[in-house]
Amino acid sequence: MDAYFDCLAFLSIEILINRSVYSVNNNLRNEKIRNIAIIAHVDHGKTTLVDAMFRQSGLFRPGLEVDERIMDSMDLERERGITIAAKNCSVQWNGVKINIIDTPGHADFGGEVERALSMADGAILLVDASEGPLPQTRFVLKKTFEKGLKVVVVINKIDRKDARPEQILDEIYDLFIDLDADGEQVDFPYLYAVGRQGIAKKNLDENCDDLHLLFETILHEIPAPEYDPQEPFQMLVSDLGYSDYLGRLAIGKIFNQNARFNDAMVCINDKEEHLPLKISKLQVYDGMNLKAVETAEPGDIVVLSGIEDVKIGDTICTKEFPKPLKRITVDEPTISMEFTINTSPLSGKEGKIVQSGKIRERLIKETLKNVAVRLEQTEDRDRFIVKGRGEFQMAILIETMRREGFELSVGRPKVIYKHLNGDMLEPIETLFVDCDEHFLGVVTEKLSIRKGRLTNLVNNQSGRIRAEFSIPSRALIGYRDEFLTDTKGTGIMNTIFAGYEPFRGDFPTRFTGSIVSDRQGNSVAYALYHLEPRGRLFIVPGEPVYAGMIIGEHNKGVDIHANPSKEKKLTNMRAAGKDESTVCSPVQPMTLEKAINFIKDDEIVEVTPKSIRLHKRVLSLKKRKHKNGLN
Ligand SMILES: Nc1nc2c(ncn2[C@@H]2O[C@H](COP(=O)(O)OP(=O)(O)OP(=O)(O)O)[C@@H](O)[C@H]2O)c(=O)[nH]1
Ligand SMILES: [Mg+2]
Repeated sequence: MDAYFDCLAFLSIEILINRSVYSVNNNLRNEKIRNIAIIAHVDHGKTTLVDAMFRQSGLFRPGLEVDERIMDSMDLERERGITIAAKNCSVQWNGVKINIIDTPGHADFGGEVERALSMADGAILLVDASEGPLPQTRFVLKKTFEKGLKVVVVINKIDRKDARPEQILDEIYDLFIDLDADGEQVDFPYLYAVGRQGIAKKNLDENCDDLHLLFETILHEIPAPEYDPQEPFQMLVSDLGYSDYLGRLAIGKIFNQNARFNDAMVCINDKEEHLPLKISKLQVYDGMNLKAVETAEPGDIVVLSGIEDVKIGDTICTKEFPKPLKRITVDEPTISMEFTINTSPLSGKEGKIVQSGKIRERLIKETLKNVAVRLEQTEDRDRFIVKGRGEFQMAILIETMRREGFELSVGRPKVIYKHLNGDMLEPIETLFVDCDEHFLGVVTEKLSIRKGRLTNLVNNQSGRIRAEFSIPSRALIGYRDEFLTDTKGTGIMNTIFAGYEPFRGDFPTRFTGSIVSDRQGNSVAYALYHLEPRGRLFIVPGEPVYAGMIIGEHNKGVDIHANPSKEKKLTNMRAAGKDESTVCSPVQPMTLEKAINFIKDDEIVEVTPKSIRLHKRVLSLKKRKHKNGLN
């Protein structure tokens, strides 16, 4: 018996030394590491919670001034206050390294969540204590279930005046059940939190002023990464980076064995080719930074350099035992957009990079980094079809390119149709509307014109209603602005992709026409002033214009043609009355998002680092009329 206990003691010493324990299938678990993805609907407080985790794990020295939402490091993320790309970092808690992947909550960046989950062994699902589970909560939770990951629920922002945490907990249970969670999954661990103040507690009446319960729950509930000591080295490439000194960086989790600096390996790509590589630098996450190491353990997330030709989804393994892991799969793109070179008469004046070859190169680079983006080359070498998850994702890509100095043109986003047994199918969304009951009429009317169907309506007598519609995705392109105007800025709309259904028929994409310039010149106040009653103008006096350029939105459903550079005729007769004042009304600047949502199929957005202009695909009025059979 003593020998038995000696043996147990020996085993526990072994466990302490290695901090690896056996899991059910005799695999080992690296107890020194946890890999978690933080997932939620947009704005539920993921990045803010990561700030607090940084602060409380001792990453910043006391008193150090640190920016808010430090993981939102891209310029566009900071400007818009949203996360666009999933990013890795790590914190230490009680000797355990927690690799964290902060993910975006906006539906258009859903591919980033899918990619991030390929590195995680569990997820923290944040739910706003007032808003409750929303469409993207469902999407990300469904994805974690598909991966079989353990979920810790955090009901966040319980400091909100309108917080209703207990009710939200019930709604989360309902969501789990709705997603067919099994008995173990439904019994999820949960905490209440104020991420912004760095507080998490088990019970609402508990006094707690830090996140230690969150850290402990992660250590206790999220399984340590599992590995098989009998298996050869394997690492799944889940992200790519680039360094001026090191070149391409492959980022991902080590599934088995150790990675060592200078090791010779192979990279198995999607064509099952084995590309040789030598690890020229091995780094791991240390807070927000990277730290060079000689070796990295199984289960850790590493940044490895030594190979240029590597793609997300590739496996890096040994030459002797090349064994690919399952590639990362993400949902299919739902929209496509045409990118071309800028051919307007004003092209080449404002951008540094204008050639189709460079645009192509840049788009290929995007597909390497962004798993949800696909690129199709067309027969025309100046025209590319870019596919993705939504027009916002496209707008972010175009805005990024524009800031890099590109000049290009883009067409209207189009949904991707499918054909089955001779039937045309189109993507359908479930649209969730939350608005004042007085606005329900106008919202329902506009959506039914767009082939939307009301499927559910809840009026809990609070003055606001919650309605659900089934609606073609194409109807929602550009609808958000209209919805905000119709609900006086107080409505909330959310969508989730519901699947493909038979095509529901045509409807106009826009119910207004365009005011189109009929010649080249510079706009003048006199002409614009007289055009104002016809609609909403996009340009101010003194802007260059050209034939075919769209200078405004016409109130009526047809296009009109105008001369925005028409000066007042000078006569030597003195006017009998007062001279008309020609002070133009202020113009709302045309943003990229507004522009791509505004244009019709026969219109194009011209994007340069300095300007966003809209024009007809066919610039000459005569040719346009001829094309439309009007002449
Ligand atoms: N009241 C309250 N507001 C919070 C809390 N945590 C975050 N916020 C606010 O919620 C907003 C969104 O926070 P983020 O951390 O950017 O949310 P996110 O989930 O990372 O957003 P995306 O990455 O864009 O999906 C910010 O204005 C935060 O200040 C909280 O605990 N309480
Ligand atoms: Mg964020």
